[in-house]
Amino acid sequence: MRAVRMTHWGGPPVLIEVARPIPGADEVLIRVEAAGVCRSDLHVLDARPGILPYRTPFTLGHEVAGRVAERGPGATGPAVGERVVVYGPWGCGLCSRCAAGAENYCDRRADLDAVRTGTGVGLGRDGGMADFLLVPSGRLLVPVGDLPAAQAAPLSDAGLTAYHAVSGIRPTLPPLKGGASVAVVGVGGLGHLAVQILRATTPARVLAVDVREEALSLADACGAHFGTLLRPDTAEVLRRRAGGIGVDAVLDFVGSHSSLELAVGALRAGGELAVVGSGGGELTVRKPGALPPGVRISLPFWGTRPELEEVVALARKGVVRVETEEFALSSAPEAIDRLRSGHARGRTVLVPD
Ligand code: FEH
Ligand code: ZN
Ligand code: ZN
Repeated sequence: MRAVRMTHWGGPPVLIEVARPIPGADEVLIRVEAAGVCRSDLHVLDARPGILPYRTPFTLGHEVAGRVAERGPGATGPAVGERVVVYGPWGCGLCSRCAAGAENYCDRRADLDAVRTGTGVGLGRDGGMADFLLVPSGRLLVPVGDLPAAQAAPLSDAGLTAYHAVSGIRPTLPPLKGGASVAVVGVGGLGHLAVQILRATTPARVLAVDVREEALSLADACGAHFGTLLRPDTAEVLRRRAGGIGVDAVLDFVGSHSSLELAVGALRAGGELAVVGSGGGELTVRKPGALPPGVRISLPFWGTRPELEEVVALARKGVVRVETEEFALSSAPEAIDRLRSGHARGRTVLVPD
């Protein structure tokens, strides 16, 4: 079978032939129908040796949809022929977090990293930028019914991460009940889904910020109430749009110095900042300091398996729709370059040709 492999640190992604895995014990073999390309794939490709707790070579692709092709003798979960997405953060499967379906926050992550077993599918473990994917357990599969694969795959990472970030601010913010405002900073593969999820699951006014006009038009198409380019006065613009008192929450899908600075200037006292993007920006937390009193900061990572089931349900109801740019699996290097260029619209998805 074909696979897009990280053969060595700092090397390019290469499409090569590898042996098709045979599922044993609880394992499940998936025939891949679509695999998303994520900014985290770029971080992996650009990482220097020893930075990430992964062993090379491995196949990239942590946002995968496909059809169950074969099951090991002890496998549970979806039957052969069923169409699924793959829950990507693979934990120990035994700790209380994993038992609750929150393998993204596995309590034994440090132990797993120490033995370099990887963060999950396509992140130190063989992933889904390939014709087939071997999944350790049926517990990691969520059925998608007749949802098109290029719509389903992005739900497992971009959709789940956005949904988890929204879920984190929704219940802790009484002001969200009517009249609340949430700023979505960065309207790319994750941000455009966050706009839709906010509109579908909260009464909040959604204010979108990006550096590209085409991203703001995507935000508008996704239901944002307001959109503005990032400028020196954008924090004040957002404060005014939020009744002059500041926004109740900022979902920062960029995580850069300028996006964090914007959040500090735009947030209401008692507001929420969720830093989702890995842009390397830093924020000084000090009292007294620049952050308004009562602000809560979170660093959400991916999402839980129950949340994946919830975001798939929203997509199957037609409430969430992924904007995609599709490429053939054989054009994976071109697709990765397109994402790296910063010109991709929505989520970049590979489809086995
Ligand atoms: C994966 C690995 C490490 C950091 C962030 C990520 C995200 O892309 C997963 O959603
Ligand atoms: Zn990702
Ligand atoms: Zn665990």
